[in-house]
Amino acid sequence: MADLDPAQLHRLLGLVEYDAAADPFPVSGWDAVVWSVGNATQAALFYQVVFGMELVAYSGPETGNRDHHAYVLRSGAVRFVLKGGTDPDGPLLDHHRRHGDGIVDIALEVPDVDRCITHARAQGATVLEEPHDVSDEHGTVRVAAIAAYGDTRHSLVDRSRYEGPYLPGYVARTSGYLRPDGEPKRVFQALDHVVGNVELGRMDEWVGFYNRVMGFTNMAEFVGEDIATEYSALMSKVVASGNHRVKFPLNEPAAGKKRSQIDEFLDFYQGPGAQHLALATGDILTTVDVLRARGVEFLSTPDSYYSDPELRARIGEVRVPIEELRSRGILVDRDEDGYLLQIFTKPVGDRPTVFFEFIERHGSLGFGKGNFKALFEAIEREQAKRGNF
Ligand code: TYF
Ligand code: FE
Repeated sequence: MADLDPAQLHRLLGLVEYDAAADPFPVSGWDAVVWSVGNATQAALFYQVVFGMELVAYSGPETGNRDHHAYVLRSGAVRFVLKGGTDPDGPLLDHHRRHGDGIVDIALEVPDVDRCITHARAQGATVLEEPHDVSDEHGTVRVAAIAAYGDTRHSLVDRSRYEGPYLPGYVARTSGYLRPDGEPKRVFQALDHVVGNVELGRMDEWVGFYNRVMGFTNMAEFVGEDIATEYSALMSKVVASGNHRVKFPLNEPAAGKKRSQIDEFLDFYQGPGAQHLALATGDILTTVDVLRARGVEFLSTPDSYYSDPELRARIGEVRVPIEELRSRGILVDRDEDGYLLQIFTKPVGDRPTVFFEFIERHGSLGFGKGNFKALFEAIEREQAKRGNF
C-alpha cells in the first residue's frame, strides 16, 4: 500500500479549513492513543505482527522507569502507546484490574498548551496536570492534561520544540520483527475518530463538555430516540475539532429489546470509556484481506445486506463491484457528500469492550448511519453468543 500525500490524507479524513486564531482551544490533531494493557510486551508484538505497526520508542526498567513498560508504535500518522504495569501496587495495575485493556489517554496535539488550559479551567474542566515542560537532549515538550469521561484523560501536547522519538523518558527502539516479503508496509494510515461510551442520560452533558471546554462543534450525524427505540439501543452525537481532524462520537445506552451494547460495555469496563477507534485506510479491501489472514475477526454481514434493492439503489456506484464488498463483509454508506466503506472487528481483548473500525472515505463526512441497523444487529448476534438475550 503506497503512502498517501497530504491532499489524499485531507480527503481521506474529510478535513475542513477553519480560523484557528478565533478558536479558544485550537487542536492540531491527534497526538497518541495511550493504552493500559495486561501485558504490554506481548501486546506490542500483536500490534506489530498483526496490525502492521512499527515499534519506534520504549520506556521501561532498562531505561530507569521501574513502574511500567511502554511501547510506542506507529502506522502512518497513528501513534499507539501501550503501557503495562510492573509495580504490583502502582496506579497502572489498579487501572487495569478495574477496566481491563483499554484507552487511558486520548492525547491531542495543540499549538498552545497554556491557552487551552486557561480556557478549559475557566469552563470548569478538571485539570489533572498543569502545563509544564519536560526536556531531554532532544528538546522540550510542553504538556498538560484534563479529565474526560470516566477515567479517560486528554493530554495536551506541544512537541514543536522536540526532535526525540516520543517524549523525554523514552528511547528510540526498533524491533527485530521482519515482515514477510510481499506484505504491505502498513494497513492503515490515520486515526479517523474515537468513540466514547457514557452512562444513560449523560451524552448531552459530554457533548456540552466538548462544546464548552474544547470548542468542538456538533456534526450533523446523530442517532436520536426514534432510531434508538427501533433497533440500535443507543443514542449518539458527534463532536469535532475546528479542523475536523479530531472527531468524537459519544454514545449512551437506550432501552431496546435486549440489553444495550452500551450497557454491556459500561458493565465490563466498569464505567465510561473509549469504545472504538476508527482507523482510516486508502485500500480497505487489502486491509481486510491482510488482517483476516493474520487472524483478526470481523463482524459478519448477512448476504441479505448486499441483495437489498434499497441499499443497491441508495449506494449507486462505488470504486469496486459490490461483489468485492460482499465477499469481505465490508459495509457501504452514501450521503450528499460522497460515500464511505467500513468494517468492524469483534472486541480485541478478553472483555467485550474495545474494538476497531476500518474506514475508507470517499467524500462522505458521516459515520455510516445507513449501516446502523445491519451493524447493530451484527453486534447483537455477538452479544447473544456471550449470553446476552
Ligand atoms: O462511530 C460511529 O458512530 C459508527 C457507528 O457501538 C457505531 O462507527 C456506533 C456505535 C457503535 C458501533 C458503531
Ligand atoms: Fe465509528
